[in-house]
Amino acid sequence: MTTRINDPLTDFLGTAYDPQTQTFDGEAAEKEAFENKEKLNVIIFGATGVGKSTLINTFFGSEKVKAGKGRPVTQHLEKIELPKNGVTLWDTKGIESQDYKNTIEQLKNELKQSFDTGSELDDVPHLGWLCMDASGGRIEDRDMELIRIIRDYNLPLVIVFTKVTADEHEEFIDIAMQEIIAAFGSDMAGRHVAVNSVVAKRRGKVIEEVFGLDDLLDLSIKSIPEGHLRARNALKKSQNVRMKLRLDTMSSGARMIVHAASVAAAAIGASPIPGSDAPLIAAAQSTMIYKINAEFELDAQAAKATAVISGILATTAIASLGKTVVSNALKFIPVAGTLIGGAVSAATAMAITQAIGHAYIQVLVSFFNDKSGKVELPENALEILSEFKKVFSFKP
Ligand SMILES: Nc1nc2c(ncn2[C@@H]2O[C@H](COP(=O)(O)OP(=O)(O)O)[C@@H](O)[C@H]2O)c(=O)[nH]1
Ligand SMILES: [Mg+2]
Repeated sequence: MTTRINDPLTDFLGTAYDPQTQTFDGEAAEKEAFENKEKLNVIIFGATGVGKSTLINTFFGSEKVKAGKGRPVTQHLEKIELPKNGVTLWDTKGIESQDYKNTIEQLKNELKQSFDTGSELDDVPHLGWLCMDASGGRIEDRDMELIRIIRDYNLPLVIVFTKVTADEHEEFIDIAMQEIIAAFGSDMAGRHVAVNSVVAKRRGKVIEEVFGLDDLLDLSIKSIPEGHLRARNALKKSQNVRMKLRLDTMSSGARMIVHAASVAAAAIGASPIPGSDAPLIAAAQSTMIYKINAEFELDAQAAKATAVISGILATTAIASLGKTVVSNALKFIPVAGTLIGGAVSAATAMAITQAIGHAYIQVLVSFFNDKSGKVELPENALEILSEFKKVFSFKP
């Protein structure tokens, strides 16, 4: 059997489509879509009790952090993975002990390992947050030592003063920053933010609001170098501070996926080898939908997402080609069994794929809740489908 795979298509489909058997594995496509998301790795330094966990919860959304349970990797590093949004957090542990010099030596070795084993840009640490308790009233030697280490690795650093709830805490920050600038130079100026990550109430009245997380986000984005654009995007998408930025970054990521999918579909259409194009185009379109879902943190484990995908592809296939090209069981589409015959032109393949992709993005955006920062799909998959039909337009 002749394979009709061109490069843009192979790249786009990954391993979910097997050209030998002409089968498309939706589960594999979904898994790969999440694995290939843009990645962000943050190392969070600071003694126990300064507020690292609390900060992570508020910044990334507590539910996510709970879902990605911390796993001790070494004595002083705990890895917290948020697989849905491509984030890995390294939480430092135990650096407050009396014997901190020895501890820091160990931490240094552990860090060296995490830098050395990162072979791809996605794997290396991208950002360091050094958390210091501003209500503690003094800067510790170990904090200065940690700054030195972070600088030695050229890791972009943001100093996070936590628990800032009173004027004297701000005064402490000024003094601490003077000391840091005196020790490390003027490039440390402006490298810090002040936050309070906990709402404090008294007799039911809020006396302390959460603040400073937007500053932390902005400075973190700025600190990640241009060369780590993927990490920057992952940060914008994963944070729970500026919902509009989150949605906009997800949407533009999804539009790039549509572009790649339509190029892949065009390659199928342009292929001179005779045979049926539709099954391959359907595989490209399914992959596109899975990747868009991953971009919006929707895992299609939920049956409704799968139903929506088959529904969309069936609808659009009918609209464009006059036949259904995918079976209802999306888990394992027997592509060879759904041959509808005939070639599709490159232009048609591209246009229909773009139309599906952009309509689907529009649907997801319409279900985005800017309070929770999530796409909240209605229980009934038909509602989603009818929304899709409203915005989908394609004239062959
Ligand atoms: N008021 C206030 N309390 C905080 C803040 N961050 C953490 N805490 C409290 O400090 C304690 C230790 O916080 P935790 O996040 O567990 O510290 P970790 O050991 O660094 O992870 C908890 O009781 C938190 O509620 C903050 O920004 N403001
Ligand atoms: Mg903690």
